[in-house]
Amino acid sequence: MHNKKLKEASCFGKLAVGNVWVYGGEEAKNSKGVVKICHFLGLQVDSHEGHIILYKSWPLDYKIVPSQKSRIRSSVSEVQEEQNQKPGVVKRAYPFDEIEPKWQRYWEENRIFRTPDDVDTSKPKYYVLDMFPYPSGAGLHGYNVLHPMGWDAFGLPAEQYAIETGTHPKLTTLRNINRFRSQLKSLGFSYDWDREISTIEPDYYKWTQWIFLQLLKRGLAYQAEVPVNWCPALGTVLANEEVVDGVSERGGHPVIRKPMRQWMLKITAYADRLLEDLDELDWPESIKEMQRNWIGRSEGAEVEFSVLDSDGRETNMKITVYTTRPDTIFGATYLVVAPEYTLLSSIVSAEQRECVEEYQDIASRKSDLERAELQKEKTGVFSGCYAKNPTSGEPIPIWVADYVLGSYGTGAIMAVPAHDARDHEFASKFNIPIKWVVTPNNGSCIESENAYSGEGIIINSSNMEVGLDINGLSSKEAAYKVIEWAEKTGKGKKKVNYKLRDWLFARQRYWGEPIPVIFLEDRGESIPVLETELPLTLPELDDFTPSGTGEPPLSKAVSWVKTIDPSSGKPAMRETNTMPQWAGSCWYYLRFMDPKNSNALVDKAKEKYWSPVDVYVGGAEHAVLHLLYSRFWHKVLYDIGVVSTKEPFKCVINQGIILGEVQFMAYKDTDGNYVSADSADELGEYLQEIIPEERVVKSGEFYVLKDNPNIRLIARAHKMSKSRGNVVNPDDVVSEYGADSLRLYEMFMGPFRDSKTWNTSGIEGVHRFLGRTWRLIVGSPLHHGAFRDGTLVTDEEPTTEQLRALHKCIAKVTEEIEGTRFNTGISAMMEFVNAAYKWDKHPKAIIEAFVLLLSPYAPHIAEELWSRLGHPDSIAYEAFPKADPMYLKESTIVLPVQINGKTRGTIEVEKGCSEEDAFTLASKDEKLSKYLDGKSIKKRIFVPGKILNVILDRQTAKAGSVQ
Ligand code: ANZ
Repeated sequence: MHNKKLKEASCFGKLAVGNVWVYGGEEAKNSKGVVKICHFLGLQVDSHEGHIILYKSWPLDYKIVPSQKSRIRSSVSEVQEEQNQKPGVVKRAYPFDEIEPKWQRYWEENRIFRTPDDVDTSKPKYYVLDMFPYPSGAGLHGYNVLHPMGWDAFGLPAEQYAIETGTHPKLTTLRNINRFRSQLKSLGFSYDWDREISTIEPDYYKWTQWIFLQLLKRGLAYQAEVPVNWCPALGTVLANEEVVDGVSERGGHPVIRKPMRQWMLKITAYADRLLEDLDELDWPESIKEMQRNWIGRSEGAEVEFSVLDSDGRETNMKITVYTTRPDTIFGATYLVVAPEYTLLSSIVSAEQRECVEEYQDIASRKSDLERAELQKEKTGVFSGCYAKNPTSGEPIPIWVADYVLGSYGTGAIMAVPAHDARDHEFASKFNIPIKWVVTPNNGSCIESENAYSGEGIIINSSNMEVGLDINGLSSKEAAYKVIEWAEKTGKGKKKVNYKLRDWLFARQRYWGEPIPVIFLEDRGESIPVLETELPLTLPELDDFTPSGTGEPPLSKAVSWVKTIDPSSGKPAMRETNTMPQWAGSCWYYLRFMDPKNSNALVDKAKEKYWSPVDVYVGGAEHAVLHLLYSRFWHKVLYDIGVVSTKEPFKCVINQGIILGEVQFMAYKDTDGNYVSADSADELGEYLQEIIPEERVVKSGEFYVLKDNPNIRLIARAHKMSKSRGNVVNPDDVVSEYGADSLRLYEMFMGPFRDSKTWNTSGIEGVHRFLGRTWRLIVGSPLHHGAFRDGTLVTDEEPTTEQLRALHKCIAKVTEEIEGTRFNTGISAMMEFVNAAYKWDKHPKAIIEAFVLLLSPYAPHIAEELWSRLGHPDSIAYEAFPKADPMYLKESTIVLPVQINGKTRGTIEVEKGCSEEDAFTLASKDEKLSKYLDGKSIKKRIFVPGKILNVILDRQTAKAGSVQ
């Protein structure tokens, strides 16, 4: 098969195959010095009787092409494409399974991503805190980068598992941590593992407890009777997530709300600051808005309504309502108190008592969320008692209804059915009068079917007996005047309210931080544990089951519970409630700055240098609780001088969730016939069937059954969940394609912040790209499947074209990193590799810069290539390449070329190119030359930058074979 004409390569990279010299090839000689295997542009080639053999896969799968330069080029591209698409070759497009573990070991042994304890603080810093890969190497050269990882390890699932299996939560948790850690390491994230922390370690929770003591000292931690989810059958308090539709998730037993002593944190004292400081943060607007709504500041008034006795006379009893619309007060035709309103039992009439109590009982089983649902039909009972509207002087009934919450405002409202939708619905149902007191500004359309809840001009609102007339005023002016009147007459005052509630901080659980408080046995008074006694460690327990009395499981650790008050020497009991899981995660970002400090939560100088976190990457599900709780604690720590910034996280980025693979669903009627998804109105009545992908084809915009295109299907991606069976396990993906492919794919799927749909063929695509990159730089596998050492790069100066391609790619990748659109940056790298395949030579300077660009995305392959390019040190410390604007200017244009007025092709020319140069280029062009060769030219029409039209002499044109 070997061609005798095969010449020896005269220099590296230039190779004669058959009678053609090709560049960018390489050779391998057998023991007799005969050239056996040659590579051309990463493809294995051979020659035979004036033909070139291009191997798709050596030795059996090949293509023979005549040895003409142009044919070889196009055939090489074709074979490479086929090679990329061939199943079987797809997997392991390059030896990732050797490269990845090698570099993971190297990073670990050399602590490549470690942030030294004593950094040079004259340099700028960048603190990246995340739960997700973030290419922190990019654009950060010259910075000290802190990129840590730790574990929020207390919590309910481990405890539930302990109750079911008897396995100690610590064991379960440590097992999970180990698994997580090795998973993260196998993905090659650049975490500084020297700073790993875990919230369950006493060295860590010592400081969680210390913060609690500071809160206690400042009156920000207090005890209160608060309703909890109590399940009498299980004898335990349940977390909200353990209660489903009013019954326990386990066992389905009824759950009631029962008041119990709890620790509360006074986050409401920080409500205004939590709200105001949001403005300065570089966070997604949607999260800021959710926090604003959660804090729910509203401005209004508290107004007193006197309760009337059965003869209609005013009593001393008052009901204070909270309203945001004092302008509507003349329209208040009834009052509503929440079922748990404390004064209720003293106002309810004898006749109504029984039905009110029954109503209270039912309401006690509903959560606030259920009660506040707008769509729910309103329920309520009459209290049998009346109050006086202080403005109109009219008696109005007092009702009890669960749409008013005991925990908001004063737990009582003045109901204005004309102007509030809930009140309107309620009044219509119970035949309570509706009085219209606001008209829209144009004065039209009142007394409609629905409430008019907008602002407007006040009507029907004057009573000179009480000295109040607001008719004709705007809502704003009227509200102001009513508040002024109420303050003057002592009937009310201006009031700001927050939806934000104090934070219920106690859990009746074992697996949490013990609350460092003791109670004197005789007086029940609470005394903080001394700071010097911290950490107060969690005692070992073998039995985690609930006590049955509502007492937390820790009460079973009798010898731990019994203690002595060190100051009085009196016997005391330890608090047996523990902290919620939120506690440990409230301040962990501070500990990462100084994880081993045993004297302070964080060293002042280190905190000052590293604070605040520059980018915090996490899921949008943490929009309120975690992000609000940590902001609260941070502000308290700021007030007591522990931290130097008002806010913990300068910038927050939410990564989008990744949905499972698209599933196709067909509808079937009861006889088992398919029904097209577009033809039936009430598809809800049909059965659904999941259709495997092989049976689906795309028809226009829609998906249909392959064997019956009339049946349209529903295509939908769902959140990954065990129950749906659409979970993609990263371990499997890593073993099949490698961590670099997984990382790259996750970023390639779409903009970082958007939700995306997993697609297994998509990962094959990026894997092929890495394979192509590998072959471009290292070459194709040798005949025994292994790869050559080193690379194919050459030492030549790069050409302008190559520099342009590179710098365009650098500019795009850099810009897209800044906008967290990694996907389009990756596309730019793909384009670069495609362009580079067309080059004869691959200068080292160009390839090195490209490998640097790739390194944050696919760090393993990048390290390997970097080391093959002759660098002894890790690529992690290299500067990210910078785009040189000189190469970004588009200096060439594509010029259409016409022959006799017909466009026959295009040429690429310099912008200011002359007519002569354009014509020379056109006549050399492969496609155009056949129209021009041997013809005489009659005329040339050249519009610079627009067109070149060549008019041929008729005679010779006719004589030619083309036209
Ligand atoms: C009279 C009125 C007239 C109201 C009107 C609204 C419109 P925000 O903005 O959320 O603070 N409210 C007060 N306390 C309540 C409670 N515990 N449970 C349920 N609703 C309560 O809303 C304040 C308004 O919600 C208050 O203003 C009150 O109804 C109601 F045309 O008073 B309003």
